[in-house]
Amino acid sequence: MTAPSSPVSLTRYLLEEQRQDRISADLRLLIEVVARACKSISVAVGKGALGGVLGDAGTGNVQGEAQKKLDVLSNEILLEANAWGGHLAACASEEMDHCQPIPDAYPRGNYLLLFDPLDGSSNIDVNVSVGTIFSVLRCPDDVPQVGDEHFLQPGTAQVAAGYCIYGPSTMMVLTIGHGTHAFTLDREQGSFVLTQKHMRVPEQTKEFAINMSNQRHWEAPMQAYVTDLLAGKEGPRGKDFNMRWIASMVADVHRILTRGGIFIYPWDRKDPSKAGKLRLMYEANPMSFLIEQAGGASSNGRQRMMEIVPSQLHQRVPVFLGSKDEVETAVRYHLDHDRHA
Ligand code: P6P
Repeated sequence: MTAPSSPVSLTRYLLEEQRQDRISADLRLLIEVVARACKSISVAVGKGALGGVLGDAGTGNVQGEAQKKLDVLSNEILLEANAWGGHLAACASEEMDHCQPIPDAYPRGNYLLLFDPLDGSSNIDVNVSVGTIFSVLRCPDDVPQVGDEHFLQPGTAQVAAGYCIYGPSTMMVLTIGHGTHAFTLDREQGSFVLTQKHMRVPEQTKEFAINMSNQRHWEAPMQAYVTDLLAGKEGPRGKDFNMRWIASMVADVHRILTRGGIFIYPWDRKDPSKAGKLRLMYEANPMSFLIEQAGGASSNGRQRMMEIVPSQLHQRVPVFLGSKDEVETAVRYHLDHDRHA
């Protein structure tokens, strides 16, 4: 009887990836820094009302949204972790108007780290899963001082992306471009342990995730697509669909990575000046990298998400991601509409 193989920790996984020249030592260390920060955030989130950090911070973020105390705390934890880790990256965050360059006293890092420190934070006060989303880009060469403009790279330029979901268990889901893998936090050991290699999104699905209360504000192709979903097997899709909406992107995407589905946050007329609710750089792009590495697809409804060339650090996009065939169907409704418009 062969001895059970010892659990593979995140550190051991990253060291093996570095040994195979799939990541640099600095990128390995940067991901470890993020993981360490996520462990601290997990402790803070897990304390709930006992931690004295629930509720609003009384401040607003760059999007003009009320910040939760845990939004601010999580952002600080990630920035401090990057500092303690030697400022391996310049940072940009949903909670900061502009990027945080690397202090002059430090060598210019090779990476740019973007994150939504606590996505879904409106769910904290009702004890629903929330998460940290992060994306890593290369810092352009010979840049004396990093500015917001250096972060404006398409999703295809990402070298790593992931999220940490603070749910019944704390899990980090990560890609460095060689598949999407899940690590579960062993609280007794204090380390993330590999629990699912090469996650796969089923190409077809019978489950969609959307906030239906916005239906009257959607554009025509979106109305047509969802009407056909709701028509079920009596309608043109010929099958019944189920619906889920947690209103925490990390939790909805984790479900889709685990059992398939399509997640949609489309453009709506509530605020026509915004191209959608979700942000391209630190929500849509990292989630798209993870989903594509797991065999899924991600689009803004008309083009591949990761090919969008960003124009602003905090720009928003419509999001259609998940089971490849279903995303392609939703996109077809939009492109057919445009052709006949
Ligand atoms: P709504 C959370 O605020 C978030 O940014 C995502 O995590 C989530 O998918 C979405 O917004 C929920 O939006 O309009 O349903 O509250």
